Amino acid sequence: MGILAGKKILVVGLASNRSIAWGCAKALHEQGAELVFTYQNEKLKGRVEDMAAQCGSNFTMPLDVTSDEQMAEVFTEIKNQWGGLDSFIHAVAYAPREALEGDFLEGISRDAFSLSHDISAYSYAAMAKAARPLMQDRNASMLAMTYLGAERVVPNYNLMGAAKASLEATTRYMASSLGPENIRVNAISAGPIRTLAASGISGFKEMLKSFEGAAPLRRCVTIEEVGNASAFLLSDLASAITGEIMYVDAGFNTVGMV
Ligand code: 0WE
Repeated sequence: MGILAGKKILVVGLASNRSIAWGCAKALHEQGAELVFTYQNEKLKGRVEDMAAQCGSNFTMPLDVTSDEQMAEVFTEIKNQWGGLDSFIHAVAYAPREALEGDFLEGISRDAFSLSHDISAYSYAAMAKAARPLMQDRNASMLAMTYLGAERVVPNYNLMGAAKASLEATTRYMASSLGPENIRVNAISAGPIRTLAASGISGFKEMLKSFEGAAPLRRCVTIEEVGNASAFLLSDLASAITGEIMYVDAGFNTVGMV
């Protein structure tokens, strides 16, 4: 029996077989969870359906996290199909390209700031708000993905750093808000991984190389490793862990000089 046997879990942020959401989905499935997936748009629908099937699921729904209407529909449908929800994974982030390179202030604008925080941070709270009534009396928990650039300056991470800082603070305040209802709220701070989202970032390959040189384990992390940590945090094995930002980064964050 897996550590998530009988748990019903929503996975948001699946875009390709390199997505962190895919590493999570595989691990949650291996540990016995029942899964529902969302896809951002019609272009991704078929691919997400195929990957859902590989996890024994035929339950998928459209969700653009900037749409209040779709957000409401997802949780209404989960209520109808499942009657409740044990957990969800939020693996969604976006900042406009010009705000992810070069000078921080040159790339920033009111619109970019607003959109990046809306998609990357507010949406975690929006999901929590909608999921709350479905999560009562079941040792529920939720999990988001963050990155060290929230706490330290990482060249070019720029606006995403501010959005991830907001996501991390949101994690702690939500843990305080939902703790009395025995709902846990955490985030994983993963090392850099070559995903679809990362493929467009110039110099990413070089970043991975320098990460490998500095990290105590002398290597990068995989989506499967992030997935296994997510399975633990959503399981009852983590029943006293909330408001936590857990590093899954081969130890990189602990190093002060190379
Ligand atoms: O959070 C991220 C990146 C998420 C992301 C990626 C893109 C690329 C395409 C958000 N928005 C966009 N917008 C696009 O137009 N990471 C943790 C990966 C990442 O991205 C970086 C990194 C790392 C690490 C960007 C610059 C420097 C380091």
